[in-house]
Amino acid sequence: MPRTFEGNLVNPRGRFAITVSRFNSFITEPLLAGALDALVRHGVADGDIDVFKCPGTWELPGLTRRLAESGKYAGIVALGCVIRGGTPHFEHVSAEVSKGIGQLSLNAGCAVTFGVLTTDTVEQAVDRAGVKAGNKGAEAAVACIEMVNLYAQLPGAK
Ligand code: INI
Repeated sequence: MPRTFEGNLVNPRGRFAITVSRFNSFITEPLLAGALDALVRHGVADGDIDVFKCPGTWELPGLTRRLAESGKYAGIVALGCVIRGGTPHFEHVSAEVSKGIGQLSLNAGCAVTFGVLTTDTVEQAVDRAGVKAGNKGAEAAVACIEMVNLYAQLPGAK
């Protein structure tokens, strides 16, 4: 029989960080609340969670990288919200944050998950921040727990 490795969602070991941008805070605050609720209800102690806020989603990769490099965290959940406007700004910010957090999830020594909304409209963002389409902050937190628990089972894990 092959052995299958899969992370569960129970009592992850280690500390968690949440990085969250203040821009569009009417969306990112509900994402943060969803992420905190998901971590705590899956057994992460309040005291094992640190929240770091930055001005906008552009700043998320730099902040998240420094926290990953600190070696203090088993998992980091990155939260932000970019809403399309009338200029190419949306493309620049959303491309950089996807690339930056994506590279970190490959290179960081911990689990890094992506709870950044990139939407065409305010309504789409509202729907994904706890209204009609779930809460992407909570989803990113649950994915982070699973990856922390999976990484802990991998060959060579400490
Ligand atoms: N930051 C966001 O998080 N979301 C946006 O929709 C957004 N738009 O559209 O401008 C945004 N801009 C600010 C950006 O993230 C930086 O904070 C700013 O450019 C300073 O570096």
